[in-house]
Amino acid sequence: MFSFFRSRKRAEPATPAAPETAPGSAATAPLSAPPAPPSPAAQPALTPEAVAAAVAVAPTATEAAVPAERAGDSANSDGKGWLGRLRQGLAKTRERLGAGLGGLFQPGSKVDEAWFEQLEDSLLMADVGVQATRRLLQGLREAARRERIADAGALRERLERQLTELLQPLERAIDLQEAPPTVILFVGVNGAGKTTSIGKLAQHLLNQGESVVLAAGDTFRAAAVEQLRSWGERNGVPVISQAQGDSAAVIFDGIQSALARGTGVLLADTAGRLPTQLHLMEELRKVKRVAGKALATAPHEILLVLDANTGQNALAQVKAFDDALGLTGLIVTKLDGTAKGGVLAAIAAERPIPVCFIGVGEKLDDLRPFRAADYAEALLG
Ligand SMILES: Nc1nc2c(ncn2[C@@H]2O[C@H](COP(=O)(O)OP(=O)(O)O)[C@@H](O)[C@H]2O)c(=O)[nH]1
Ligand SMILES: [Mg+2]
Repeated sequence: MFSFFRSRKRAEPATPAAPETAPGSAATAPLSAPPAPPSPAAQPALTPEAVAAAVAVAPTATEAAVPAERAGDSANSDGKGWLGRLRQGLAKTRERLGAGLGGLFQPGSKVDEAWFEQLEDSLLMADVGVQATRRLLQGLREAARRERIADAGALRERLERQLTELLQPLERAIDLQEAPPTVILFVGVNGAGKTTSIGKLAQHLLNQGESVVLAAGDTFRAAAVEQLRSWGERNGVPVISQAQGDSAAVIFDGIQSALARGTGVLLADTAGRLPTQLHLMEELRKVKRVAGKALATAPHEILLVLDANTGQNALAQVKAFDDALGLTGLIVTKLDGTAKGGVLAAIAAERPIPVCFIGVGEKLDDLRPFRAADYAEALLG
């Protein structure tokens, strides 16, 4: 049994910041006093405008509302262990590495300068990046020298260990706030997997006994709101949206709604954007500011969702979004479809933002917490 989030003991809901300080929000819910702790009977004290703005698709989910089969998140729920699925998901990257490494790690291969050069090429081909490749090679050369390893076969395990050490600092669980809600903002380019990741995480949180509300902050396309709404329906959780209004206003409403209901976690979607679209990056900064006006400590997490297929461009995205917003974590999706899984090493070497989750397929179980040792083993083991 794995856990996606580190739970906290329940505390009183957080005291909201003064709502009147928030610009551009339609919601004016009377939240000057902290709302009552969550109770199935508790009705949120929302004004008619706020109620009209909020699309409560279904009652707030309780554990009882979660079908039993959804709770099957053990490593073997589909008869194949997580490591097996991770290996399968990373097969393309492993093949690309293997095409170069296959001969390299044959027992008996001679470890000389040409050998190290070939290894360097293979790592670069799998998008490990220049700096990470240099670090891995340096460690490997030292190990070979220090321990007088002349046999290439023995170096495979050393490389796996080096890669694990490089990736280890990226491991991180998300801490849920003692005072709900924990506000998590999802950002990234179009098609990276923001909305599907929100849907999957909502299910995992419900399985953990958390309550969840979704905010449809992708206000650019009606279809995006619909997509989130259908995830909300499937999970039986409320989805906050507005017929008109910007992302910041929707998320402000979402936070107020979560405060009023005593909901544990707010997952907030945003529209996809390129970091080069400066006005759109500015809009995200506004979302962040306005969230802080609804709840002083929010957003607690800003997660960049990355499509692993973008390879080295993923690193550029990490740097740009981090510079603009101060990222707290990454979700790396679609590792199953790419030969560029080495990019996590590049991120570790150049901008080590923690990888909270990785996606190796479209199924619910295919989004998992990141474990450096498993990842290195799946690539090299
Ligand atoms: N193969 C695969 N597909 C994924 C993964 N994560 C998301 N997707 C797909 O990527 C597509 C775009 O996802 P979406 O959440 O709409 O992206 P958004 O624009 O960032 O919100 C959808 O078809 C998802 O099913 C993954 O880990 N593996
Ligand atoms: Mg989306």
